[in-house]
Amino acid sequence: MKTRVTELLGIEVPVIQGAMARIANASLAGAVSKAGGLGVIACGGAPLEWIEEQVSLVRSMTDKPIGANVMLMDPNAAEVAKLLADLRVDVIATGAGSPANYMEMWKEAGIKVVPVVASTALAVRMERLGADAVVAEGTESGGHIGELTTMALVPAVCDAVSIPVIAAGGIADGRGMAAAFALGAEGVQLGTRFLTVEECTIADAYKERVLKAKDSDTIVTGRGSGHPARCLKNRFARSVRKLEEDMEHNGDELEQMYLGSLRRAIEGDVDNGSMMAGQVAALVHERKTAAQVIDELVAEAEALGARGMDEMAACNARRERAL
Ligand code: TUI
Repeated sequence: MKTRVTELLGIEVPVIQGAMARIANASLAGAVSKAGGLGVIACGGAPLEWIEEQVSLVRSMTDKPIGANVMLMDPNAAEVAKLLADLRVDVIATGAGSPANYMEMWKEAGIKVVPVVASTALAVRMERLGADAVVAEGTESGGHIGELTTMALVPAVCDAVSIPVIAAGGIADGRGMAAAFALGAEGVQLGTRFLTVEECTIADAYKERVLKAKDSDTIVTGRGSGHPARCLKNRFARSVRKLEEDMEHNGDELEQMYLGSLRRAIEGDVDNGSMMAGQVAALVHERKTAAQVIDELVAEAEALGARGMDEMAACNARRERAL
Protein backbone atom coordinates (compact mmCIF):
# COMPACT_ATOMS: atom_id res chain seq x y z
CA MET A 1 0.00 0.00 0.00
CA LYS A 2 2.09 2.89 -1.28
CA THR A 3 1.06 6.45 -0.42
CA ARG A 4 2.85 9.79 -0.17
CA VAL A 5 3.48 8.88 3.48
CA THR A 6 5.38 5.67 2.69
CA GLU A 7 7.34 7.51 0.02
CA LEU A 8 8.14 10.52 2.21
CA LEU A 9 9.22 8.51 5.25
CA GLY A 10 10.85 5.64 3.38
CA ILE A 11 8.67 3.03 5.10
CA GLU A 12 6.94 -0.06 3.69
CA VAL A 13 3.43 0.43 5.06
CA PRO A 14 1.75 3.71 6.09
CA VAL A 15 1.51 2.83 9.79
CA ILE A 16 3.10 5.02 12.44
CA GLN A 17 3.39 4.15 16.10
CA GLY A 18 2.22 7.00 18.33
CA ALA A 19 4.86 8.36 20.69
CA MET A 20 3.63 7.46 24.16
CA ALA A 21 5.51 9.25 26.93
CA ARG A 22 7.56 6.88 29.11
CA ILE A 23 6.23 3.91 27.11
CA ALA A 24 7.57 4.12 23.56
CA ASN A 25 11.18 3.02 24.03
CA ALA A 26 13.65 1.26 21.71
CA SER A 27 11.98 -2.11 22.27
CA LEU A 28 8.62 -0.93 20.90
CA ALA A 29 9.81 1.63 18.34
CA GLY A 30 12.49 -0.74 17.00
CA ALA A 31 9.93 -3.54 16.57
CA VAL A 32 7.54 -1.27 14.65
CA SER A 33 10.28 0.07 12.35
CA LYS A 34 11.61 -3.46 11.78
CA ALA A 35 8.10 -4.54 10.77
CA GLY A 36 7.96 -1.87 8.05
CA GLY A 37 6.08 0.91 9.85
CA LEU A 38 7.57 3.93 11.59
CA GLY A 39 8.58 3.43 15.21
CA VAL A 40 8.73 6.62 17.25
CA ILE A 41 10.73 6.99 20.46
CA ALA A 42 8.82 9.10 22.99
CA CYS A 43 11.07 11.78 24.46
CA GLY A 44 8.44 13.44 26.72
CA GLY A 45 9.81 13.66 30.26
CA ALA A 46 12.93 11.67 29.33
CA PRO A 47 16.54 12.55 30.25
CA LEU A 48 18.79 13.39 27.29
CA GLU A 49 21.10 10.41 27.97
CA TRP A 50 18.13 8.02 27.84
CA ILE A 51 17.05 9.44 24.47
CA GLU A 52 20.54 9.06 23.02
CA GLU A 53 20.71 5.48 24.29
CA GLN A 54 17.31 4.53 22.83
CA VAL A 55 18.19 5.97 19.42
CA SER A 56 21.42 4.01 19.32
CA LEU A 57 19.62 0.84 20.49
CA VAL A 58 17.09 1.12 17.64
CA ARG A 59 19.93 1.73 15.20
CA SER A 60 21.52 -1.52 16.38
CA MET A 61 18.21 -3.35 15.76
CA THR A 62 17.45 -2.09 12.25
CA ASP A 63 18.65 0.11 9.40
CA LYS A 64 15.10 1.19 8.65
CA PRO A 65 13.90 4.74 9.38
CA ILE A 66 13.24 5.73 12.98
CA GLY A 67 11.32 8.62 14.48
CA ALA A 68 11.40 10.46 17.79
CA ASN A 69 8.98 12.95 19.24
CA VAL A 70 9.24 16.23 21.09
CA MET A 71 6.51 16.89 23.63
CA LEU A 72 6.35 20.66 23.42
CA MET A 73 4.92 21.18 26.93
CA ASP A 74 8.03 19.47 28.31
CA PRO A 75 10.28 21.98 30.14
CA ASN A 76 13.16 20.18 28.39
CA ALA A 77 11.72 20.60 24.87
CA ALA A 78 14.42 22.94 23.50
CA GLU A 79 17.24 20.63 24.59
CA VAL A 80 15.47 17.56 23.22
CA ALA A 81 14.85 19.40 19.93
CA LYS A 82 18.57 20.16 19.58
CA LEU A 83 19.68 16.65 20.59
CA LEU A 84 17.40 15.03 17.97
CA ALA A 85 18.78 17.36 15.30
CA ASP A 86 22.33 16.33 16.28
CA LEU A 87 21.40 12.63 16.29
CA ARG A 88 19.79 13.07 12.86
CA VAL A 89 16.84 10.78 13.51
CA ASP A 90 14.91 10.26 10.26
CA VAL A 91 11.63 11.76 11.42
CA ILE A 92 10.60 14.12 14.22
CA ALA A 93 7.00 14.16 15.38
CA THR A 94 5.81 16.87 17.75
CA GLY A 95 2.87 17.06 20.11
CA ALA A 96 1.03 19.33 22.53
CA GLY A 97 2.01 22.65 20.94
CA SER A 98 3.58 24.42 17.97
CA PRO A 99 7.11 23.42 16.93
CA ALA A 100 7.61 26.70 14.99
CA ASN A 101 10.83 27.56 16.87
CA TYR A 102 12.59 24.36 15.83
CA MET A 103 11.41 23.76 12.27
CA GLU A 104 14.32 25.50 10.56
CA MET A 105 16.93 23.63 12.60
CA TRP A 106 15.33 20.27 11.83
CA LYS A 107 14.86 20.98 8.12
CA GLU A 108 18.53 22.03 7.90
CA ALA A 109 19.50 18.69 9.45
CA GLY A 110 17.55 16.94 6.66
CA ILE A 111 14.96 15.56 9.08
CA LYS A 112 11.34 14.97 8.05
CA VAL A 113 9.05 16.89 10.36
CA VAL A 114 5.56 15.66 11.16
CA PRO A 115 3.70 17.79 13.73
CA VAL A 116 0.61 16.42 15.46
CA VAL A 117 -2.27 18.89 15.08
CA ALA A 118 -5.74 19.00 16.58
CA SER A 119 -7.14 21.78 14.33
CA THR A 120 -6.99 22.93 10.70
CA ALA A 121 -5.56 26.30 11.83
CA LEU A 122 -2.40 24.67 13.21
CA ALA A 123 -2.20 22.31 10.21
CA VAL A 124 -2.13 25.28 7.82
CA ARG A 125 0.51 27.07 9.93
CA MET A 126 2.64 23.94 9.96
CA GLU A 127 2.43 23.52 6.19
CA ARG A 128 3.54 27.14 5.69
CA LEU A 129 6.51 26.56 8.00
CA GLY A 130 7.65 23.58 5.93
CA ALA A 131 6.20 20.54 7.71
CA ASP A 132 6.46 17.44 5.52
CA ALA A 133 3.17 15.93 6.68
CA VAL A 134 0.80 16.35 9.61
CA VAL A 135 -0.82 13.90 11.99
CA ALA A 136 -4.46 14.94 12.51
CA GLU A 137 -5.28 13.55 15.94
CA GLY A 138 -8.87 13.30 17.13
CA THR A 139 -10.14 13.49 20.68
CA GLU A 140 -10.67 9.72 20.83
CA SER A 141 -6.92 9.40 21.45
CA GLY A 142 -5.22 8.63 24.71
CA GLY A 143 -3.08 11.19 26.49
CA HIS A 144 -3.22 14.91 25.76
CA ILE A 145 -6.11 15.65 23.39
CA GLY A 146 -7.86 18.36 21.40
CA GLU A 147 -11.62 18.92 20.96
CA LEU A 148 -12.46 17.56 17.52
CA THR A 149 -13.24 13.97 16.63
CA THR A 150 -11.16 12.13 14.06
CA MET A 151 -14.24 11.89 11.83
CA ALA A 152 -14.61 15.69 11.70
CA LEU A 153 -10.91 16.65 11.89
CA VAL A 154 -9.30 14.42 9.25
CA PRO A 155 -11.34 15.46 6.18
CA ALA A 156 -11.19 19.13 7.27
CA VAL A 157 -7.38 18.98 7.52
CA CYS A 158 -7.18 17.11 4.18
CA ASP A 159 -9.13 19.96 2.55
CA ALA A 160 -6.99 22.63 4.22
CA VAL A 161 -3.47 21.44 3.34
CA SER A 162 -1.67 19.86 0.37
CA ILE A 163 0.90 17.89 2.37
CA PRO A 164 -0.02 14.30 3.30
CA VAL A 165 -2.28 13.78 6.31
CA ILE A 166 -1.90 10.91 8.78
CA ALA A 167 -5.00 10.12 10.83
CA ALA A 168 -4.82 9.35 14.55
CA GLY A 169 -7.33 8.81 17.34
CA GLY A 170 -9.86 6.00 17.37
CA ILE A 171 -7.95 3.67 15.03
CA ALA A 172 -7.12 0.18 16.27
CA ASP A 173 -7.78 -2.18 13.37
CA GLY A 174 -8.22 -2.45 9.60
CA ARG A 175 -11.75 -1.02 9.76
CA GLY A 176 -10.40 2.16 11.34
CA MET A 177 -7.55 2.33 8.85
CA ALA A 178 -9.90 1.91 5.88
CA ALA A 179 -12.21 4.59 7.32
CA ALA A 180 -9.27 6.99 7.75
CA PHE A 181 -8.25 6.43 4.12
CA ALA A 182 -11.83 7.06 3.01
CA LEU A 183 -11.59 10.43 4.80
CA GLY A 184 -8.49 11.29 2.75
CA ALA A 185 -5.68 10.22 5.08
CA GLU A 186 -2.61 8.59 3.52
CA GLY A 187 -1.36 7.01 6.71
CA VAL A 188 -2.49 6.12 10.21
CA GLN A 189 -0.94 6.55 13.64
CA LEU A 190 -1.85 4.11 16.41
CA GLY A 191 -0.89 4.27 20.07
CA THR A 192 -3.32 2.27 22.17
CA ARG A 193 -3.18 -0.77 19.87
CA PHE A 194 0.57 -1.02 20.49
CA LEU A 195 0.24 -0.93 24.31
CA THR A 196 -0.42 -4.67 24.53
CA VAL A 197 2.11 -5.94 21.96
CA GLU A 198 4.85 -8.25 23.20
CA GLU A 199 7.59 -5.69 22.60
CA CYS A 200 5.85 -3.03 24.71
CA THR A 201 7.58 -3.07 28.10
CA ILE A 202 4.84 -1.65 30.37
CA ALA A 203 3.73 -3.75 33.35
CA ASP A 204 1.44 -6.65 32.61
CA ALA A 205 -1.20 -5.25 34.95
CA TYR A 206 -1.52 -2.12 32.72
CA LYS A 207 -1.82 -4.34 29.61
CA GLU A 208 -4.54 -6.39 31.33
CA ARG A 209 -6.54 -3.23 32.05
CA VAL A 210 -6.34 -2.24 28.37
CA LEU A 211 -7.38 -5.74 27.27
CA LYS A 212 -10.37 -5.68 29.63
CA ALA A 213 -11.47 -2.10 28.88
CA LYS A 214 -14.95 -1.45 27.51
CA ASP A 215 -16.03 1.48 25.38
CA SER A 216 -16.90 3.77 28.31
CA ASP A 217 -13.85 2.94 30.39
CA THR A 218 -11.79 6.03 29.51
CA ILE A 219 -12.12 9.41 31.20
CA VAL A 220 -10.71 12.87 30.48
CA THR A 221 -8.92 14.70 33.28
CA GLY A 222 -7.54 18.24 33.21
CA ARG A 223 -10.26 19.89 31.10
CA GLY A 224 -10.41 22.79 33.56
CA SER A 225 -6.65 23.37 33.53
CA GLY A 226 -6.45 23.49 29.73
CA HIS A 227 -4.46 20.25 29.60
CA PRO A 228 -7.07 17.58 28.94
CA ALA A 229 -5.74 14.02 28.92
CA ARG A 230 -7.58 10.75 28.36
CA CYS A 231 -6.78 7.72 30.48
CA LEU A 232 -8.40 4.53 31.73
CA LYS A 233 -10.82 4.98 34.63
CA ASN A 234 -9.24 3.96 37.92
CA ARG A 235 -8.86 5.25 41.45
CA PHE A 236 -6.27 7.84 40.32
CA ALA A 237 -8.46 9.26 37.52
CA ARG A 238 -11.54 9.40 39.72
CA SER A 239 -9.65 11.19 42.51
CA VAL A 240 -8.23 13.73 40.06
CA ARG A 241 -11.71 14.40 38.65
CA LYS A 242 -13.17 14.75 42.13
CA LEU A 243 -10.52 17.31 43.09
CA GLU A 244 -11.09 19.19 39.83
CA GLU A 245 -14.83 19.35 40.42
CA ASP A 246 -14.39 20.62 43.95
CA MET A 247 -14.40 24.42 43.67
CA GLU A 248 -12.21 24.71 46.75
CA HIS A 249 -9.56 22.50 45.24
CA ASN A 250 -5.95 23.27 45.74
CA GLY A 251 -3.84 23.31 42.55
CA ASP A 252 -0.80 22.17 44.49
CA GLU A 253 -2.61 19.07 45.63
CA LEU A 254 -3.52 18.17 42.03
CA GLU A 255 0.04 18.76 40.87
CA GLN A 256 1.27 16.51 43.66
CA MET A 257 -1.07 13.75 42.44
CA TYR A 258 0.15 14.00 38.84
CA LEU A 259 3.78 13.78 39.91
CA GLY A 260 5.09 10.35 38.92
CA SER A 261 1.63 9.16 37.81
CA LEU A 262 2.82 7.91 34.39
CA ARG A 263 5.73 6.08 35.99
CA ARG A 264 3.45 4.43 38.56
CA ALA A 265 1.18 3.15 35.75
CA ILE A 266 3.95 1.64 33.64
CA GLU A 267 5.39 -0.02 36.74
CA GLY A 268 2.03 -1.71 37.35
CA ASP A 269 0.33 0.43 40.01
CA VAL A 270 -3.04 0.32 38.25
CA ASP A 271 -4.82 2.08 41.13
CA ASN A 272 -2.58 5.09 41.66
CA GLY A 273 -1.03 5.52 38.21
CA SER A 274 -2.31 7.37 35.14
CA MET A 275 -2.93 4.67 32.50
CA MET A 276 -3.20 6.75 29.37
CA ALA A 277 -5.20 5.02 26.62
CA GLY A 278 -7.60 5.95 23.84
CA GLN A 279 -11.27 5.04 23.44
CA VAL A 280 -10.25 2.13 21.21
CA ALA A 281 -8.87 0.28 24.24
CA ALA A 282 -12.29 -1.39 23.93
CA LEU A 283 -11.20 -2.84 20.55
CA VAL A 284 -7.93 -4.31 21.80
CA HIS A 285 -8.45 -7.90 22.87
CA GLU A 286 -5.24 -9.76 22.32
CA ARG A 287 -1.50 -9.76 22.79
CA LYS A 288 0.38 -10.00 19.52
CA THR A 289 3.75 -8.92 18.21
CA ALA A 290 4.09 -5.49 16.61
CA ALA A 291 4.68 -7.20 13.24
CA GLN A 292 1.46 -9.23 13.54
CA VAL A 293 -0.53 -6.11 14.40
CA ILE A 294 0.88 -4.23 11.41
CA ASP A 295 0.46 -7.09 8.91
CA GLU A 296 -3.13 -7.77 9.96
CA LEU A 297 -4.03 -4.07 10.04
CA VAL A 298 -2.87 -3.50 6.49
CA ALA A 299 -4.37 -6.74 5.11
CA GLU A 300 -7.75 -5.95 6.70
CA ALA A 301 -7.73 -2.33 5.51
CA GLU A 302 -6.90 -3.44 1.96
CA ALA A 303 -9.68 -6.03 2.02
CA LEU A 304 -12.06 -3.25 3.07
CA GLY A 305 -11.02 -1.10 0.17
CA ALA A 306 -8.25 1.14 1.52
CA ARG A 307 -6.10 1.89 -1.51
CA GLY A 308 -2.71 3.32 -2.33
CA MET A 309 -1.86 6.57 -4.00
CA ASP A 310 -2.83 5.97 -7.63
CA GLU A 311 -6.32 4.80 -6.89
CA MET A 312 -6.91 7.49 -4.29
CA ALA A 313 -5.79 10.16 -6.74
CA ALA A 314 -8.25 8.84 -9.31
CA CYS A 315 -11.02 8.85 -6.73
CA ASN A 316 -10.24 12.40 -5.59
CA ALA A 317 -10.17 13.58 -9.22
CA ARG A 318 -13.64 12.09 -9.74
CA ARG A 319 -14.82 13.89 -6.59
CA GLU A 320 -13.41 17.22 -7.76
CA ARG A 321 -15.01 16.88 -11.20
CA ALA A 322 -18.33 16.19 -9.50
CA LEU A 323 -18.11 19.27 -7.25
O1 TUI B 1 0.82 15.21 22.71
C1 TUI B 1 -0.03 14.36 22.52
N1 TUI B 1 -0.38 13.47 23.46
C2 TUI B 1 0.21 13.36 24.70
S1 TUI B 1 1.49 14.27 25.29
C3 TUI B 1 1.46 13.44 26.73
S2 TUI B 1 2.55 13.77 28.02
C4 TUI B 1 1.56 14.23 29.28
N2 TUI B 1 1.91 13.81 30.46
C5 TUI B 1 1.18 14.12 31.53
C6 TUI B 1 0.04 14.87 31.43
C7 TUI B 1 -0.35 15.32 30.20
C8 TUI B 1 0.40 14.98 29.11
C9 TUI B 1 0.51 12.50 26.70
N3 TUI B 1 -0.17 12.46 25.53
N4 TUI B 1 -0.71 14.30 21.36
C10 TUI B 1 -0.48 15.20 20.31
C11 TUI B 1 -1.44 16.33 20.41
N5 TUI B 1 -1.12 17.58 20.23
N6 TUI B 1 -2.73 16.23 20.70
C12 TUI B 1 -3.23 17.49 20.68
C13 TUI B 1 -2.20 18.33 20.38
C14 TUI B 1 -2.19 19.75 20.25
C15 TUI B 1 -3.11 20.54 20.92
C16 TUI B 1 -3.07 21.91 20.78
C17 TUI B 1 -1.22 20.35 19.45
C18 TUI B 1 -1.18 21.71 19.34
C19 TUI B 1 -2.10 22.48 20.01
O2 TUI B 1 -2.11 23.84 19.90
C20 TUI B 1 -0.91 24.51 19.64
C21 TUI B 1 -1.12 25.89 19.08
O3 TUI B 1 -0.18 26.66 19.18
O4 TUI B 1 -2.21 26.13 18.53
